[in-house]
Amino acid sequence: MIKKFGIFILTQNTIERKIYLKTTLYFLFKNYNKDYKYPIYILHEGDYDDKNQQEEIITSIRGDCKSTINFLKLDEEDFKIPDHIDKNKLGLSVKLHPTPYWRNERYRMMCRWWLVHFPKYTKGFEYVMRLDDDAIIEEPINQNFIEIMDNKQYIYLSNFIHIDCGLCCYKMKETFEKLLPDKIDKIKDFFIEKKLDDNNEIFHKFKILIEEIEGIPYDKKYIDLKMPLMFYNNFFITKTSFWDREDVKRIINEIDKQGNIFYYRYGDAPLQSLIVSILEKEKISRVVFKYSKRLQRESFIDNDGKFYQYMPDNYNNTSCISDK
Ligand SMILES: Nc1nc2c(ncn2[C@@H]2O[C@H](COP(=O)(O)OP(=O)(O)OP(=O)(O)O)[C@@H](O)[C@H]2O)c(=O)[nH]1
Ligand SMILES: [Mg+2]
Repeated sequence: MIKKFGIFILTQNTIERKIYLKTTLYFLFKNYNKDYKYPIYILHEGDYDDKNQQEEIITSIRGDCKSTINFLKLDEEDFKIPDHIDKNKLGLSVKLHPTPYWRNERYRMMCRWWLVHFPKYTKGFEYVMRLDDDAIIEEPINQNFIEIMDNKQYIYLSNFIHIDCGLCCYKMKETFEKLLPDKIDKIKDFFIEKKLDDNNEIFHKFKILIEEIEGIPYDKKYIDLKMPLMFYNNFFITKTSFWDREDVKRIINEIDKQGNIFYYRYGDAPLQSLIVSILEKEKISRVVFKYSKRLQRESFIDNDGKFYQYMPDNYNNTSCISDK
């Protein structure tokens, strides 16, 4: 029997993440799932195999909501750097870190996981929700997501819109143009263009990176940045059959083979947003309720221990650009 809906949370059993997970679950039930009791799948790499560790999470949930919690161990291969990735280029990319939020190998594996591996775990469900272990639902949700999806035949529901970093999405526009040449006109609607010139110190770091990744000299005095519009996808709902379409699987496979998830740190959020927006713009929608991801609540600490703020500058706004 096909299950209509499941909520999926990918996590790691570390002290920090465990506290996030419990808090996220608390607000997920308080503001939404206490009314529906949809099954929740906590996906892990084997570090929640221990029944005692599972108990710690389950006993933090109230009453009969406890029975909604399931733990699911991922395949061993999911969190490995694939063989086709050039380890030297990857190592250099991580070392150069042209921006503070350039992150590490694991972060890239996580981004790849959501695109390449997540659909394996959603077979048998009609719709699934992703909620990250650090995404807090801040107010009661009075919308029935399944009804919305069913009534309008949507394939994707999200909340915040954001403009992603042009460096982390270097050549993403060209990638989509090459993969979908008959959609070039549509693709341009989802990117905002800006030039990074050689007065900017990031230019020089990024030029080295481009030369290493592409294997040819870079002689322009500027870098064309094409920043995609994207949905924050630490919360989203999707119809699983969309991700099983041959054209969608081909796009994901080609992007994966190209390797830029690892070299330029392409995020799963812009990639996923572009795929649904370019292919099925009319079948995506937004459900607006207050929720926050970690970096809207906390500062970001880079590898050198330096603090950065990537949050709205007051407590009324929930996103850096717009919640409309
Ligand atoms: N199992 C596993 N889960 C991970 C790993 N990295 C991230 N995750 C989970 O994937 C989700 C997204 O990861 P985050 O690190 O929050 O990524 P992000 O939201 O882009 O980054 P922040 O803005 O720093 O929160 C969270 O639920 C994490 O717990 C990993 O290496 N292994
Ligand atoms: Mg996060």
